[in-house]
Amino acid sequence: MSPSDISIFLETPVFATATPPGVSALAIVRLTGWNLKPLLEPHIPGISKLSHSRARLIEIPGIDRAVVTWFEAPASYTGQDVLELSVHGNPVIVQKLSEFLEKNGATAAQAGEFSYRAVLNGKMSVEEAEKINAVIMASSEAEINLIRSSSGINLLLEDILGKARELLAIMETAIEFDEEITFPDLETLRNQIDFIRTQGKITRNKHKLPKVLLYGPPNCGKSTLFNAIIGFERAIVSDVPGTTRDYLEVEVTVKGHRFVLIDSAGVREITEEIENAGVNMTLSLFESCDIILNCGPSLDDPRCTNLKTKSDIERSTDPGIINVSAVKREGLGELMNKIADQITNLSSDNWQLWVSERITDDLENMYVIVSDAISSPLMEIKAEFLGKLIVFLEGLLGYEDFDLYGMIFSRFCIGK
Ligand SMILES: Nc1nc2c(ncn2[C@@H]2O[C@H](COP(=O)(O)OP(=O)(O)OP(=O)(O)O)[C@@H](O)[C@H]2O)c(=O)[nH]1
Ligand SMILES: [Mg+2]
Repeated sequence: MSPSDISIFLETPVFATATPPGVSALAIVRLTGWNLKPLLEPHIPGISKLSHSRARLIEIPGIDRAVVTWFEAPASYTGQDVLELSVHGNPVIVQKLSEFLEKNGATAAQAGEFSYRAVLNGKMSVEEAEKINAVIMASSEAEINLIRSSSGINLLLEDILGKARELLAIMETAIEFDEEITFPDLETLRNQIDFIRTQGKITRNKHKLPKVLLYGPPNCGKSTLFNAIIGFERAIVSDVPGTTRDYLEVEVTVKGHRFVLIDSAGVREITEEIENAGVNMTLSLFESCDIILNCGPSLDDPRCTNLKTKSDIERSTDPGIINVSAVKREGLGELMNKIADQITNLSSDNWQLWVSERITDDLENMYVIVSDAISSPLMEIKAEFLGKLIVFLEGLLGYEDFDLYGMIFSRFCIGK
């Protein structure tokens, strides 16, 4: 965007609900723009008396009493005035408030627009904004910690760019003066790219929520245990074997670990078509899941935790088996600890650096370009590939040339 486009873009105040949709104790609607006080005072009397970073209870006529917090430009998240309206968390109230703001000159924000405005107003760099969003989207405590501790990837990429430029200069001199020189060391350059690229792949992998499967024969209590872990009655439970057919997934957080818990059809030899389709789904889930909570006969698979369900009726004496009774709520604590341990073990790879999803594919391209340079026998061709790498890196580091919003901010949350 040109500077005049930016200023036109920033002129319109925007708002978004910063809390998740649905019923909740409170809902927060954020509004940002220039000169919000004169804009809103006629409609919300008292707004103009707010002082910076202070909250006050204010009546929004016909809508709700809200706790309103005021952040005055430029000392706000976006660099513009920011108003946070905390209302009762009823979707009807939130919708009325949104309509009210729209009627009075604001428009609904796009995903990531608050952060985008913060970058345009010089409050933070693109990388900082990406990190904030990454923290919000992170799948685990380990990921949050790594995002916070990883110093900018840009520094590493700039270093690679600097080295590539140096090497290209040496090559061009050699070509021009037809000098006999040894081929410059492109391997070190490739190793540097390879490190970030590998870390990008690990980051991508770790970002996916681990899948934890409840597995076993029909009627062994998988669905009852599923409901007990998620804390509400999601799955149908009955004493008829073959109750669960389609599998069910619910996202759960246990001891700081987020994962997807899956309840599946009980596995048995069956000719009935629909149940058989469910069993086939379970068998393919068994292959793809990261952790298996096995409620049937013990299995020797490192992904498996072997359980004895319905332990109120009969217990296992095998120390390698966890006794669980979903009905009596026994053994659930031990099971949760075990799941948390297994998830921790999944993340113990050599994960040293958090790399944005946005550049993971670019790193793969860079790796291929340098590999092509290395395998080319002629200096001229090596130089050509290196030139290509430099242009690629310049594009990646010089955000001006690409659609900043489309490439980065559109992936953010609404309201951030
Ligand atoms: N005593 C006792 N009964 C249980 C326990 N867990 C489940 N049951 C009973 O066992 C029966 C089967 O439970 P489900 O949870 O439907 O079993 P399932 O493994 O999901 O069965 P399918 O969906 O058919 O594969 C129901 O009658 C439950 O009430 C438990 O911990 N103790
Ligand atoms: Mg079931």
